[in-house]
Amino acid sequence: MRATTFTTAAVLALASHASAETIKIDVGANGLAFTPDSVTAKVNDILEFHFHPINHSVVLGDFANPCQPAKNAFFSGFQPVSSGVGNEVFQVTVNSTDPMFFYCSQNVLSHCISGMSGVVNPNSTQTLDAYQKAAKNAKDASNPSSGPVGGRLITSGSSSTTSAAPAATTSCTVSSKGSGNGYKRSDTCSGAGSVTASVGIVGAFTLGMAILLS
Ligand SMILES: [Cu+2]
Repeated sequence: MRATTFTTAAVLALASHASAETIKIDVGANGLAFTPDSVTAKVNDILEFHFHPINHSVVLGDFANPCQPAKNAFFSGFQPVSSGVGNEVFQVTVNSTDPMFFYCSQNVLSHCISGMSGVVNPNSTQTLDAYQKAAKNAKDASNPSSGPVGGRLITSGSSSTTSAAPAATTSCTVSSKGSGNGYKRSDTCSGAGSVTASVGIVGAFTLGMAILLS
């Protein structure tokens, strides 16, 4: 019996450890939007933001003040991406199951005011629909004075092996990244490109080099 009790406890411990999930959220993959824009998360789950062209950010907001940072907000910094998906992702560990609203603070084309926001664990009164409606009347978005803060900006280990079909890809000219919005009105995007192929080649090349060097 003692052994059985121990085994059950061990399995439960493993199960609770293994249940922390990484939740992938694309930023700007489908226009001025987060995809998905509503997720359910547990404490210790990780929100992982993947950035697409042209230049987006993610900031923790609060329901009462759309497009403005919450106290001690996380902020990815602006993440200019010229094509495909950026090779850096921003990870935030969830530390509460209360509703969390997040938005993009890019003011060129008014991303947040236009509805570029999302929610973790909405409830019956704090809904994304209500947040986005209120955001239409918000003043320009703002963000913490520097970023990244409140999360980890890391190189994605999976960007070259993703099997998800990319949206129509665009090629863009962007200015530098940083805590300013780093975005000029002259930034341009054009056409669909073969980003999937080039990412695949880079991945194969990297793998080849790793083998050569090992
Ligand atoms: Cu944006």
